[in-house]
Amino acid sequence: MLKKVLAGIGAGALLFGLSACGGGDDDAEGGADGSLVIGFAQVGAESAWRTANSASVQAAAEAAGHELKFVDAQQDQEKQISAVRDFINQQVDVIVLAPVVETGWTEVLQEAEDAGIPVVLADRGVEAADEDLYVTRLGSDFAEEGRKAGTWAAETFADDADGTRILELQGTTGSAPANDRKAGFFEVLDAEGLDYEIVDSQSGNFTAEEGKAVMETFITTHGLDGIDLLYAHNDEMGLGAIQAIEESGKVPGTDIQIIIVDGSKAGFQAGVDGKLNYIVECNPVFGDQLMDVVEQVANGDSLEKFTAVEESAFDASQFEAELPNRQF
Ligand code: GYE
Repeated sequence: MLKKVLAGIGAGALLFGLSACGGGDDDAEGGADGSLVIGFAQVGAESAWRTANSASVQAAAEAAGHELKFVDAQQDQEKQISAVRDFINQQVDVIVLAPVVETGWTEVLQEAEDAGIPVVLADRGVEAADEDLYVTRLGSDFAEEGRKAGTWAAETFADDADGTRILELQGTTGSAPANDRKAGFFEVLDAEGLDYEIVDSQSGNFTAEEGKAVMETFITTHGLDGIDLLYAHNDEMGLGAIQAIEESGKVPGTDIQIIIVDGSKAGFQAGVDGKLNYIVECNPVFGDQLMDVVEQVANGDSLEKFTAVEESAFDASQFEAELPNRQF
C-alpha cells in the first residue's frame, strides 16, 4: 500500500520534473523556477475560522510564488468532488483538499492517484479506509480538542451532585471535526466517571444561523432550567446559541455554562463579556506550513501521515489577556 502512495508521489514529482525542464505546454504545469500549480478545494466560507484559513493559504501561496487555483465548495461535497476532477483535468502539480465530510472520497482520490497527482489533506480528514489515497494531512487533532473540552467539563462539574445535564451543538454531520470533537469530549467524561446526561445533541452545521435555530428548538423542547452545559463544536454555533439564550431571558455563561471550539476574536470577546466559559483553540493559520508540505510532496520527500498544528485552550481567567493575540 505504501508503495502505491510512493508511486503516486513519484509520478507527481515526475510531472513536476518534466515541466521544470520546460518540456510541457500545459497551462497548469509548474514553472522552471520551481513554482507549482496547486489546486485547493476548500470547504466553504461558513465561519471566521474558515475565512482566516482561506486567507492564510492564499497569502502563503502567493508569498511562495505558487499559483493557487482556489475553489469554495459552499459546504457541498459534490462541488468539492467536481473541483478535484477539474484540478485533475488541468494537471495541477498538487491537489489540496479540505474534505467537508469524511466519507465518499474513494473514487475521486483514486482518479487523482491514477493521474499521478498527489493529494494533501488540509484541515479535515477522510475515513481510515482511504488512508492510502492521500499523501499526508496537515490540520488539527480534533479528538484532542474534544478531550480538552471534556477535561474542563469533568473538572468544572465534578461536584455536581444531581448529574450534569448537557446540550451539544455538533458541527457538520459526518465531518471529521464533528465526529472527533464529540468522541474526544465524551471519552474524557466517561473516563473521569462524570455523572452526566446528554439532554439533546443536534448539528448546527458550523454556522451561526443554524446554531441559533437549533438552540431555539432545544429551548422550546427542554427549557433551560436544570441545563448545566452547552458544548458547541465551533464559535459561530456557540455565538448563535448565545443570542437564542439571551432572547429567552436567560444569562449565557451564568445560567448555562458554555464551551466553544475555534477561538476567534468574536468568540474571545463573548468570553470577556462573561457570556461563555471555556474556549478550545483551533488554529486556521497554517498556510506557510501547508506550502512547505506541498513543496515536499511535489519533491517526492517522505512525510508523516499526519502533522498536527499547535493549539491551546483558555478559561475565563485568560480571555482578556488573550483577546489581543487572536488573528481571526
Ligand atoms: O472548527 C469550524 C469550521 O474544520 C476545523 O470548520 C474546521 C472547522 C472549524 O467551520 O469553525
